[in-house]
Amino acid sequence: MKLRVLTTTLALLSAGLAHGVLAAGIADNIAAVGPFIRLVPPGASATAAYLVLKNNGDRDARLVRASTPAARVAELHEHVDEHGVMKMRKVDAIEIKAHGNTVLQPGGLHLMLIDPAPMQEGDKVAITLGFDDGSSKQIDVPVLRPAPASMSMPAGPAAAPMDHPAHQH
Ligand SMILES: [Cu+2]
Repeated sequence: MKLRVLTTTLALLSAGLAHGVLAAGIADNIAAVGPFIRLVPPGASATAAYLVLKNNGDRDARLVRASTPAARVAELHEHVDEHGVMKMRKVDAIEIKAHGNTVLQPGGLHLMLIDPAPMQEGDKVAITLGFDDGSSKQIDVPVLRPAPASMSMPAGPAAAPMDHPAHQH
């Protein structure tokens, strides 16, 4: 009886391991380098997370989802120059080439966190990144106060909400 239980356990274990190997996906090849969330005042309608996504794999990767308990919605966004006006818009995916890097930074690609929970400088926020093969990875992202005179930040008070048509509700 005991032996049978053990055998069953071993069978389940090896099935689990085999499944684990099969389930290993793109997320395992992706490293999140230098992630941070821009600190915004409580009640701000949105903030953004930035990081460098590094793909150590042989396949191109596509980030297709982001989620976090610290915001109602997380979206993948890019900045586009529309007739001289920088605007943000949602994108379906952010590609990271095989053995390449994709930079998410102020003024470019970013993770938009809409209706964020109140955050303080130094908080760590869990963000889950989902890829097009269904794999995902959770990262811990510190909340940082934006540098007052960063070259890539738009000028103006740090507390100003980002210009974003979708967030006007
Ligand atoms: Cu945005």
